[in-house]
Amino acid sequence: MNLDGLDGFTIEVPSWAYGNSGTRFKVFTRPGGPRNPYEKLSDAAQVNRLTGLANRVSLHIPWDLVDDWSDLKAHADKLGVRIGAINSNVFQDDDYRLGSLCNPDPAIRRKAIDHHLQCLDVMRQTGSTDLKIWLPDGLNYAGQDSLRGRQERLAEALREIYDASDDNHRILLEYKFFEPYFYSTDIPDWGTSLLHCLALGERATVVLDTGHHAPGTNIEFIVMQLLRQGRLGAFDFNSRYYADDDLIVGSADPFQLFRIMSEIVAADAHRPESRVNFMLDQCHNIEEKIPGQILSVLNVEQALAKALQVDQAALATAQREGDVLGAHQVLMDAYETDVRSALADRREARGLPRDPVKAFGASGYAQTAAAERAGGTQAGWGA
Ligand code: LRH
Ligand code: MN
Repeated sequence: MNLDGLDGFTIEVPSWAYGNSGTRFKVFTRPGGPRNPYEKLSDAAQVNRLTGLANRVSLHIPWDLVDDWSDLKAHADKLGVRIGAINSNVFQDDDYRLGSLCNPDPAIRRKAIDHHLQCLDVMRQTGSTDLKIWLPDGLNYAGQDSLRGRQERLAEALREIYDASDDNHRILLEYKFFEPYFYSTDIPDWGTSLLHCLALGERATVVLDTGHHAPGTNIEFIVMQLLRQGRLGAFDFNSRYYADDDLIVGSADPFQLFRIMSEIVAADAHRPESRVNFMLDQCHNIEEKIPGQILSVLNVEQALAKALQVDQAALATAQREGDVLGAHQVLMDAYETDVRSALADRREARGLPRDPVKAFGASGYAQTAAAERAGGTQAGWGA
């Protein structure tokens, strides 16, 4: 089985997946949860130690604010991980009730722009190159504000942020079809994000969060189209049954994940030089967080390994000849290929455990963390 295509493939994990999270009904806490960005990085580094796949950790501002960025960077270096994308946060402040960059009030827009300029400074100190922007901005009632006016304000604000960024920086602009507002969202779909990115410049790219589409959306088509434009900057991988459930990627719809990775392989975008940032964006509300993250990166790797089994020549021939079922079968043969033992062999050959989830359980890391982290306030959404 050819797994060479996995060489150099890495996945970025989110700091917030290790802290407490939940729904509007309940945020469950567990003993041993991280209390600060240092402990979040330590937990995230366990995923890389056991899979060799997750050498970057995304941070979220202000959730991960620290006094000394070079000290946090040194901590990350010691753990063998790098600080990845910096995520802005304009979704937890009363001032942003009517929007952030799209707000009708110029003073509020100023505040939101300044927050993004602060994130650019954090990037300069952490060595990060990706600024990830997800805006909650939207409306709940028709007529509440000018849909066009909000787009003009958004374009103007993004322009200032883009122009303030450095040549080695990228803007990753994320879209989401609804929530936290329900009548309209100012960046609801890939088209709107792409239009703003094209207006900004080469360093502006689209983030595709797999949980941010209307049910039934053919996500791999969007992947193909953004790759055609050279504007697929990153994925926020997770899975869902209904809305933005942020569940373990591949757990709800492994075939969809395979179809997405098949479009990635067809465009050779799994190679590091594509600069597509494969990230997770998940919350482990009830399951253990580190094992949940380990399983998540293994699910993405498995989907890629299956996609690498697609007989591209046979597929092209069947497609050219209009052999409908023949072409479909070529893809299904790859999907039905059991790559798990080959991946375990590959890990073993690299000095990694065949079963990283089991190895984590046997490491005693969770028990040690629970003992060491008795006092203090656990980190979590909003904490
Ligand atoms: C918004 C989102 C965004 C992050 C947040 C944690 O739903 O997907 O990517 O800022 O989750
Ligand atoms: Mn996301």
